[in-house]
Order: sequence, then structure tokens, then C-alpha cells
Amino acid sequence: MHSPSAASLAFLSLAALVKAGTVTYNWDITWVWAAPDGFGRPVIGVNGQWPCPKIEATVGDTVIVNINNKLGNQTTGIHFHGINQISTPDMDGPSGVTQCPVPPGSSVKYQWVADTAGSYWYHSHNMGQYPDGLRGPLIVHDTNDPYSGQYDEEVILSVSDWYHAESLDLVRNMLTPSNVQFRPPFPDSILVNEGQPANINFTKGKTYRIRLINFSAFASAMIHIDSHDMNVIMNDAAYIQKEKTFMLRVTAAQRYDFLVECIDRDNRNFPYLIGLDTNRDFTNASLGVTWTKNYTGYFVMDTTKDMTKVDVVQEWKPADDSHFKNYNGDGVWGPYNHLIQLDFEFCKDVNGYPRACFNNVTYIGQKVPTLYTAATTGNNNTDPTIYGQVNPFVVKYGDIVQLVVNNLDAAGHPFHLHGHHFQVLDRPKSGTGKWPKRDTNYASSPNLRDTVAVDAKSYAVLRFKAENPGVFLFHCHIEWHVEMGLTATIIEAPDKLAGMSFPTDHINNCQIQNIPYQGNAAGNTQNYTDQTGFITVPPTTYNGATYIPGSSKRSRILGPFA
Ligand SMILES: *[C@@H]1O[C@H](CO)[C@@H](O)[C@H](O)[C@H]1NC(C)=O
Ligand SMILES: *[C@@H]1O[C@H](CO)[C@@H](O)[C@H](O)[C@H]1NC(C)=O
Ligand SMILES: *[C@@H]1O[C@H](CO)[C@@H](O)[C@H](O)[C@H]1NC(C)=O
Ligand SMILES: *[C@@H]1O[C@H](CO)[C@@H](O)[C@H](O)[C@H]1NC(C)=O
Ligand SMILES: *[C@@H]1O[C@H](CO)[C@@H](O)[C@H](O)[C@H]1NC(C)=O
Ligand SMILES: *[C@@H]1O[C@H](CO)[C@@H](O)[C@H](O)[C@H]1NC(C)=O
Ligand SMILES: *[C@@H]1O[C@H](CO)[C@@H](O)[C@H](O)[C@H]1NC(C)=O
Ligand SMILES: *[C@@H]1O[C@H](CO)[C@@H](O)[C@H](O)[C@H]1NC(C)=O
Ligand SMILES: [Cu+2]
Repeated sequence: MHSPSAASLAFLSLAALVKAGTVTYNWDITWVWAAPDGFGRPVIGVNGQWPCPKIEATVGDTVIVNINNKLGNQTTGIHFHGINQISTPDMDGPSGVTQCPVPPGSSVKYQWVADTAGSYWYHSHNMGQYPDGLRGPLIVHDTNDPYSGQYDEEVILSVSDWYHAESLDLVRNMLTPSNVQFRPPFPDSILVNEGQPANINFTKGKTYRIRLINFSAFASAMIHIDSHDMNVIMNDAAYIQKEKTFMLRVTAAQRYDFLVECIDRDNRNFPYLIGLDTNRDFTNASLGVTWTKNYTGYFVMDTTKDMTKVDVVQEWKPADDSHFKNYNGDGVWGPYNHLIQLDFEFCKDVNGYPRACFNNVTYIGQKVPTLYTAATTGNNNTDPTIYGQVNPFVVKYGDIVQLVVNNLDAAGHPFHLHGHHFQVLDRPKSGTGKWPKRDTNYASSPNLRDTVAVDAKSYAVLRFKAENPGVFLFHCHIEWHVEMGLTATIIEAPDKLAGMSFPTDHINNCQIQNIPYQGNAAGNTQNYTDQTGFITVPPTTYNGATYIPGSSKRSRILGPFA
């Protein structure tokens, strides 16, 4: 594969410009009754339907998603996972960070440019809501795919853990002082394609591009295909140099695009196995995790032939994605001039509630969404203390930031950064211990991702360029851990955020709930360094996304969020 010449690139980008259009989705967010695994329960869907629809666009398109909250009893909001929101930081979606939650009866418009091709997903980023169903695939097609011509058809496979109880109850049961083991809710089942058929028509001579997306709230999944390998071409919407693998592990929020070639000798149907939570880091018997959840689907060559054979895996040994190379062969960005080190551990708050901490501090949502604070506090917005206990880190425009996560816990955790594809410089195996504070032995062409699986008692070294002014979260993508406060906030290039204005509908959603949208974390517009009114203790009553009309509690305390 050779690089396209400058001339052809210019032509292509012109072609993309000419073709760029607008795709618009008008969605009522509604409760729907569904039974994806046979057990009926209310789920959150779109326009009276569940599974939620796919968003599809082509590079260069403007995407507009208008949502009307018709849930009646919950607030909502949508985050477009992996979309970097360059110059549209107010469209990122997390409640309490870049917007106020959308109350019942209200609406909000998201508008952004699909600048980078790949497989993404969208989900509610509002108070533990997405495990109740509000999530779906988001595909940005490439007009200049370096792998085009190497596959004939595309297939989306989503995988997720699934719970029979609603999120609110699950989180309430988790957030109690008696949960001394920091035990998250355990899933009742595994869903592939949200319970819809997930067999793939398989024709001799054809190659399939599988877009595997993990919607999980907790569990990671492993995938293996009988008699076929998986040639990975992309992860988290970043092309990589094609890598042949036999097993992949996709943690919550990660995506893999891989090619499967139908080279079959005998005309038969090939089972594939997706297994939930076989990660040994989660099988510590003392946590009570004793289950495995499997799903078997088929690559179908002949519907008249046997479809009962299962794919058996002796031991899951997933490929090490930290060794994948970025497609362009780009070296490590650097040297870095800004180091952020985050030590993650479970912790307890003053009331003995289980929490998760970075550097001994748990995230606590404040009254004013953090981006609105950055926009309305003038040059004082470079002072991290005005944002309250959201684990704020201020980085300057153009900084090269090295972000080190030390995972002091005995299980692996997937960490996601909004607003960026970061380079994964190092991600050593479980038990390696903390980052040794030496920059050695890094990958030469680091993989770009937006979600990295950090192994148990080990670390990851990430790098990103602070060239996207905005307020972006860095958090564990295990939804239950977000609700425990495992989140930090990057305040990126605040000097470029001062004075930023916001769409009226976004601000309206704050006004109708009496949520302040100016000033420091407590809404003080006179004295930004005055911390009176900051929220310094996590609420002991968890209301999730529940909308409580007229409740000062609901309208003033926003977080934490996911
Ligand atoms: C909200 O309404 C739905 C649909 O009626 C119901 O299933 C759900 O339990 C309610 N949730 C809360 C927290 O009241
Ligand atoms: C798969 O093949 C069957 C039988 O030929 C056909 O009915 C079905 O539409 C095909 N599915 C897809 C997704 O192409
Ligand atoms: C999806 O992510 C969750 C959370 O990390 C993980 O436990 C699960 O194994 C993932 N699923 C797959 C198919 O990788
Ligand atoms: C299992 O978890 C317990 C409690 O968190 C911990 O003390 C123990 O070391 C863990 N065992 C292993 C093998 O990780
Ligand atoms: C799931 O599949 C794995 C690998 O083949 C197997 O070891 C395990 O027993 C299966 N679990 C169940 C519940 O079938
Ligand atoms: C966190 O607290 C522990 C115990 O109080 C202490 O040993 C450790 O140094 C603290 N870590 C940081 C990063 O402050
Ligand atoms: C920022 O705070 C300083 C004092 O801490 C004050 O003098 C200055 O006017 C403030 N700037 C703005 C834009 O409010
Ligand atoms: C702002 O608040 C801080 C902290 O309460 C206080 O020390 C300072 O005097 C106040 N500044 C003004 C101008 O009132
Ligand atoms: Cu986690």
C-alpha cells in the first residue's frame, strides 16, 4: 500500500468538500418495553423503538441530532464516543460538564462535523443511564479508506453486558457503606447486537469488515472465530498497520474493525464465540465473580447445514493491542512538557461510602457545568481551584501532555479520554507495578486509541496534543466506577474558552431547572476563588437521572456522570 500523492490528496479533500452534506436525526427519547434476552423490562429507546438506531455519516458531513426528552421521569443527554468535537466542545454531551441535563419535555440540538472515519458509538452520558439501553452504533464512512478494496461487505457486531434491574437500583445497591468490597453490579446476560440476529452471511471468496463495538457497562468481551483469523485494521476509529490476530479482547467502550476472509474449503457454518468477563482480573473468587457468559453466532455459508456446533476456546489469550502500530508509522509525539500522573485506587468518602479516587480524590459533580465555568470566569479560568472537586487539570494550548495512569487495583480498568485520540506509549502487563518515572522502551509507532485497557496493578503511559480547546473528561469506562467518581477533568486551553457563547437551547435547559450556568463551581459570579457552596462531600442519596420537579437537590447537584 503506497501513500497517495499530494495531488491526489488535494483532489480527494476537494471531492470530500464537494460531497459533504448534512445528516439529521430527530429523536424522541422514550421508554420502550423490550426483552432482548427473553426477560422483559423497560428500556430507553428512540422514537418508541429499541434497539436504538444507527447514526451513519461520511467524513466531512455535518451531523445534527435533535433529541426530545419524552421519558417523563428522567433527564437525559447524549455523548458521541470517540468524536473529538474539534471546535465544538459544547456538543460533547456529558451532563454537568459541557451541558445541563435535558429535563423531561425539553429538547437539545447537537451539531458537529464527522471529521474522522471509523466505528464509534453514542450513549447517554447522564447519571448512569446508558446501561438502561440508550446507546447505539455511530459509523463514519471513509472516502479515502486505505483498506478499501480489501473487503467486500461490512457488518456491525455490538456486544454488551445486560442487566434485568434498572440502573438506578443497581447503583443504589452499590453505593452503600456495606459494600466494603467495592463490588459493582454483575450482569445477568450478554447481548450481541442488542439481542437481534447476529449471524453473518458468509460467501466463498468474499472478505468481511467486522465493526466490533463494545457497549458494556462493565464486562469486557473476548472474541474468537472457528478456523478463521481476524485481521485488525482499525481500533477506536484509528487505522493501524494490519495485524493478524486469533483472539481479541474488547473492553467497555473500545472498538475493533477487522477483516475476515471466507477462504473455506468445506462448505459449512462457522461458529464464533464471544465470551463476557473471562478476564482473570475479574474472576477473583473473593469478589464473588464465578460466572462466564457466552454467545455463539455463526458465519453462515449454507443455511441448510448444521448450526449447532459451538466454538470452544481452551484459554483466552487475546492479542496485545498495545503493540499495534499506527497506520502512518508516526513516532512518539514529544518531548512532552506537561505530565499528569493519576494514581487510581478505590477509596471511601467521609460517610464510608465506596468511591473511586485519582490521587486520593473522588470526582464530585458541581453546580455549574465545568465548561460553562471556563467560559464565564475570564482569565481566572486557568485557576483549577475555581472548578471544585472535579479533579481538574489545566493544560495550555499546544502542550504535549503525558498522561500516566497507575492502576493500583487488582483488576483491569478501561480508561477513556474525551476530545482526543491519544498515543499509547506503554501498557505493560498485570502486576508490573507503578510507572517507574522513566521514559524508556516506548512503542516506536504508538497505537492511537480513545480507550485504553489498563491492566491490574500496572500502568499506562499516554500522550496527547492539547490542540482542542474544551473541557474533556478522562474516566474509567466501567459505568459503575464512574458513578463511584473515577473521573478527572482536563481543562484544555482555557484562554481560548473565555467568553465562549452557547446555543440558547443548551442554556435554556439550565434555566428551567434553576441550574446556574455562570461563574465558579458554585455559580459565584463575583468572587471566583470563593469556594462557598462548592460540593465537597458526595451525596449520600443517589437519584441517578431521576427528575424530581422543584427539588433543590436535583437541580443543584449534577454529578457524577457517565
Ligand atoms: C420511569 O418510568 C419508566 C416507564 O414508566 C419506569 O419503568 C421506570 O421504573 C421509571 N423510573 C423511575 C426511576 O421512576
Ligand atoms: C443473508 O442471507 C439470507 C438468505 O440468503 C437473506 O435472506 C438475508 O437477507 C441475508 N442477510 C443479510 C444481512 O445480507
Ligand atoms: C466490553 O467491555 C467490558 C468492560 O470493560 C468488558 O468487561 C467486556 O469483556 C467487553 N466485551 C468484549 C466483547 O470485549
Ligand atoms: C482478591 O481480592 C481480594 C480482595 O480485594 C484481595 O485481597 C486478593 O489479593 C485478591 N486476589 C488475587 C489473586 O488477586
Ligand atoms: C464459555 O466458553 C468458554 C470457552 O470456550 C468455556 O470455558 C466456558 O465454560 C463457557 N461458559 C459457559 C457458561 O458455557
Ligand atoms: C493517598 O493516601 C495514602 C494513605 O493516606 C497515602 O499513603 C498516599 O501517599 C496518598 N497518595 C497521594 C497521591 O496523595
Ligand atoms: C481574576 O481574579 C483577579 C484576582 O484574583 C482579579 O483581579 C481579576 O480581575 C479577575 N479577572 C477576571 C477577568 O475576572
Ligand atoms: C474572595 O473570596 C476569598 C475566599 O473566601 C476571600 O479570601 C477574598 O477576600 C474574596 N475576595 C473578595 C474581593 O471579596
Ligand atoms: Cu473501572
